[in-house]
Amino acid sequence: MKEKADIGLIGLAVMGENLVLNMESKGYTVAVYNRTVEKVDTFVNGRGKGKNFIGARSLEEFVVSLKRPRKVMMLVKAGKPVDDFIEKLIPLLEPDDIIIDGGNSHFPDTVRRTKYAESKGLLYVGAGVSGGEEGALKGPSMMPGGSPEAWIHVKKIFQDIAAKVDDGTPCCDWVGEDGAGHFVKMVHNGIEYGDMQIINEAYHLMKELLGMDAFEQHEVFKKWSTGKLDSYLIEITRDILAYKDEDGNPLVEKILDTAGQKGTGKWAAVTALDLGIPLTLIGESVFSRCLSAQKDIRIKASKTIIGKKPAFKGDKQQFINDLEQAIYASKIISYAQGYDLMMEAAKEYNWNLNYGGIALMWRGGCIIRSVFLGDIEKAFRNNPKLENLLFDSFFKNAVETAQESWRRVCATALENGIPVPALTSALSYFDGFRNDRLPANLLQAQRDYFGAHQYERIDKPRGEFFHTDWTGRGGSTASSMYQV
Ligand code: NBP
Repeated sequence: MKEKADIGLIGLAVMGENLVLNMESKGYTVAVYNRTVEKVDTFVNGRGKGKNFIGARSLEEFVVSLKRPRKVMMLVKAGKPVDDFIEKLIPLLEPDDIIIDGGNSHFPDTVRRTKYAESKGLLYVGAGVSGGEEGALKGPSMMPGGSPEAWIHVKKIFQDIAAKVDDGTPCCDWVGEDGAGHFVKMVHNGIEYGDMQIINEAYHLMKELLGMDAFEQHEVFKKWSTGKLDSYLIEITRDILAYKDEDGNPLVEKILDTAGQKGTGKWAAVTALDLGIPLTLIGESVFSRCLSAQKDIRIKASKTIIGKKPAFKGDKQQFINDLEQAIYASKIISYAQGYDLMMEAAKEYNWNLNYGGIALMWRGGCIIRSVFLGDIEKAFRNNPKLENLLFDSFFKNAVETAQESWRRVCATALENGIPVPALTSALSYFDGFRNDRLPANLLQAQRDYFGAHQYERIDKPRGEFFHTDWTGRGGSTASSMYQV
């Protein structure tokens, strides 16, 4: 009789293929299935040839080939395909079998699917997987959540295939119940949008303001990739800037400037709006992609609207040094905001998130991996109840030190008409966050003036509300009090 498989995977596209090769290389026998069944044959006779794979030509055959409790992982397009496969799997599975969704599913779907699978006597895991094609093959960062009873069954295989940090700690640990894993993956992707936007703004400034070509910029990124900005995204930017097209010119300059997006950054921003968390840098990063995609109207505007032409007058090297500080400070703000969102979600959804552990999961294998995440892990190890990253002495000092450079970069960009929404929104957040009195007193007066929405007073206890008849023509009836 043929040996049964340790785990099964549905979805032999780029992520699925590489992840099963990773599993097999760690000694696991893997059953594979794909909606378009020919891809199973192509894989088993191609990249999987001679290896411990069981190619299944139907879901029935696939399920029968698995050891119990069965572990069925899906790496298919997020959305309806996931629900469709769950429906097809339920009649074939037995109590305590585990369905795992490794795709980029939206966390409310995972909350719903966990409940649904559990109602059918099954266990469910929604696992964020990051690292792209190479990560899937060599070791991704994995963020599993779902039915807690499932963890003991998938822990070994997940931690065996995950990336490891220098001391061998796997970049994978249990995140929390139902949608917690996919929530953390969503925040990861939002932070990825933010990190990319910050780097893009630095590139834009060096190009438009300092007049540097891609090859000159490559040298700057090379230096940055060995310092405090050391990260995967800085490294790939360094390499992209040096990449020559067939004619010897930088390929990057020939790429159309319209950004794509698949929705996870938008989900993070929308969730932040829902939970009332100022996730400003990620929000601006999503909107920047939207503005870039409005190419035709931008071309029209560029021909009709007269703005400021960049004319740099300062010391170029000093500006590049300032830029490194501005990137670093903005990145700290972005992570502070991302963590703020996770902390609010933990309260809202009753998740017991391990914030240092999350930084560790992102420390290797994933797109946002960086030296910097080691410092975040340390901050939460020093104080697991840290309310905001900016209260950690390391990050507080780092932002305070970077502050003057950061302000110079933002001011120079604004004076020269170069858009830097991530750098400036981060600075505005920083200035708002550290200010104990914002102008919302006037805002409350305005709301009360036109809508009798009431206000609290600084000379009265919190929770006591007042309404003023500002014009002498209004009544004394106030609007009801609720927050959305
Ligand atoms: P895709 O997101 O392109 O999905 C391809 C797979 O989905 C194939 O197996 C395909 O089957 C199946 N599929 C589709 Br498309 N529509 C289907 C339907 N209606 N019913 C059943 N199956 C359907 O592949 P991927 O890029 O490998 O990503 C897989 C998952 O991992 C996604 O959720 C993605 O967001 C996530 N992810 C991707 C990356 C990355 O770098 N690409 C990184 C991290 C996470 P077929 O062969 O029959 O068309």
